[in-house]
Formats: sequence, C-alpha cells, structure tokens
Amino acid sequence: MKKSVLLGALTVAGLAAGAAAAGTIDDVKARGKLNCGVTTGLVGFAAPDSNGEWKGFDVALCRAVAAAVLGDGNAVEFVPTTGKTRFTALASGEVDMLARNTTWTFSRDVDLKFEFVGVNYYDGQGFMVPKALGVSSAKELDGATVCIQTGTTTELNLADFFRANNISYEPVPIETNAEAQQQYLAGACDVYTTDASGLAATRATFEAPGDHVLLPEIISKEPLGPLVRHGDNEWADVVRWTLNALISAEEYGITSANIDEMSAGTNNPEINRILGTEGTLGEMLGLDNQWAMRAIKVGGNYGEVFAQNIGESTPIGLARGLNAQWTEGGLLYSPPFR
Ligand SMILES: N[C@@H](CCC(=O)N[C@@H](CS)C(=O)NCC(=O)O)C(=O)O
Repeated sequence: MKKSVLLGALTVAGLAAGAAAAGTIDDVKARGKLNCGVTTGLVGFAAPDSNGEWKGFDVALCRAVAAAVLGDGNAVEFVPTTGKTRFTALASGEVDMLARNTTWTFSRDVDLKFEFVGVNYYDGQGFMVPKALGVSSAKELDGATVCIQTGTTTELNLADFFRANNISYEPVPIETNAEAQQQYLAGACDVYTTDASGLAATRATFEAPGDHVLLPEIISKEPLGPLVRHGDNEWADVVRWTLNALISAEEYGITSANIDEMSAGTNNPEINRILGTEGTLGEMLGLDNQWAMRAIKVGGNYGEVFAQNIGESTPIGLARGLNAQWTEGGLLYSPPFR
C-alpha cells in the first residue's frame, strides 16, 4: 500500500517537472476556454445540476477565473477528477487549474510541485456514522470498517488517528464520493470519513439525513484551495488574485447587487483599485482593468458564493466558522490590492 502511494507520487512528480512550462495564461486566452479540474461530483462544491450545468462553491471559482481572463464565466470546460487522478490531470496539462476540495500540504507543494494559490475553505477531517450504530465518539470505532477515498489526505490521517488512539480499523477503499455514498448506505462500511464539508454535502443528499450523525472529532487540518503547476507564476498570480478579489469584495461590501454602481467609482481607493477605476492592477496581471469586476459579478463575492452553495440556508448548512472574514473572527484575509 505504502509503496503504491509513493510510486504514484513519483510518477506525478516526474510529469509535473516535464509540464512546468510557463504560459498557461496565453494558452487559456488562445483556447478561449479554461480547463478546470473539479470533483466527479460533490453537491454544493462541484456537481452538474439537472440541466447538466456545473454548480457549486468550487465551480464558482473556475467561473470567476474564466470571467477574469476570458470575459465569460461560462467559458469553462469542467473536467471531473477523482482523488487519485486529479494530480496527473494538472501535472500533464490536461487542466489549467484544480478547484477540487484539495488540501494544501507540504508534499503536494514541494514534492509533487504544485502551487497552492490560497485557501478557499478551511476544513478538517470528520466521521459520519449511522445514528443506529449508537456511537458518540470516533474513539469508540475500534474494529470498524471505514469507507475511505484513495489518493487523499484522509487515508493518511485516518491511519494516524487510529494508531495514536491504539485502535484498529478495516479500510474499505473507494474511488469517488458517489461510490462512498453507495457503499456506506449499503452498509459495506460502518463509517465514512472525509473532509467535514464533504460529509455535510454528502449527508444532505441522503433520503433521511437525520439518520446519520457527524461525530464531534475533527482529526486534521484540511486547508482546501485552488492549485496550479509550479513554474508558471503569471498564471498562479491570476488564480490567486481572482480568489483574493472575491474575498476582498466581501470585506469591502462589494456585492452582485451594488457592483454596477460601485464600478462607476467610489470614495474608497481600495474598492476603486479592485474594480479598475483607479490604478493599473489588471495590466500588471496581463489582463484588462475590469478583470476583478467581472470575476466578482459572475457569482458574487466570497460570502455570496458561500451562502448560495453551501451556507446555512442551503441543505448542506455549513456555518462560516473558520471561513468567516478576519474582521468577523475567521481566517479569511486577503492581502491588499495596491
Ligand atoms: N481534502 C482531501 C480529500 C479530498 C477528496 O477527494 N474528497 C472527496 C470527498 S469530500 C471528494 O471530493 N470527492 C469527490 C469525488 O469523488 O469526485 C484531499 O485533498 O486529499
């Protein structure tokens, strides 16, 4: 098991080194489409709706980048990737970026040679069990069968947690969230473990969500964020500052309702620089001055994107928690636009 994980990492690293050519921004402009790697389907984060249109919190970031670069939030080819295939898809150039519940870790940065450009969701790993199991803590899971997605940080954290607590488990390896859901509901595993946001999103699609509980333990840090290949700083800047534009827009009260009005100019210089009525930030990125305005307009600011896709008034029902703005006691903090 260990060996295959290691070999997988080396293969991807080799590919990454080969494909680390600059110029993704030019490729995307020439193609007229952004190839954005997403999940195979996690409602609220990235999944096609009944009309086949991709929707979700991560999807919104892909659309924001496409709007910034190409002027069209629909100019995106959504490429479904699993926990295992996502890194090869990025390293090989099949996708221009990943926006896919992916945890920023040392080895994915340094060894696999990817550039995490920020964090769009601060998360941690949790456990879901059927209420009927009568378990109230993850420490009571000795001997349990656990559905676990391969190629994820989840796999490694799980082993650490059980070892540290001197308890054992039997892994039931699965490739996608859909498979996990099916196996878990069929009773092939007692427990499903993944990012807590993923558990909430999965449970929301169950016929009887109330029959399942999320245990209180959060056993890891999972800073989830968009990533690109090492060695293409111009492109990394575009994705990084698009995310920062959405975060700053919330901080400064730029919303989809007032953005047209604010784009005519305000008495706040930072807002004016973001929306392009002052300064030349867009030009510095290799874009025009309305890039951020377009990015914000597609799905609204960070808070609007959160509320619409995964927030408390959606079936997924996630609280802002760590993902609140720094001004509200959270960790979201965009560097200045100047
Ligand atoms: N954040 C972890 C886990 C990511 C992950 O794959 N999560 C699952 C469950 S939330 C997922 O997104 N599945 C969607 C799919 O199967 O396509 C990582 O980066 O390794």
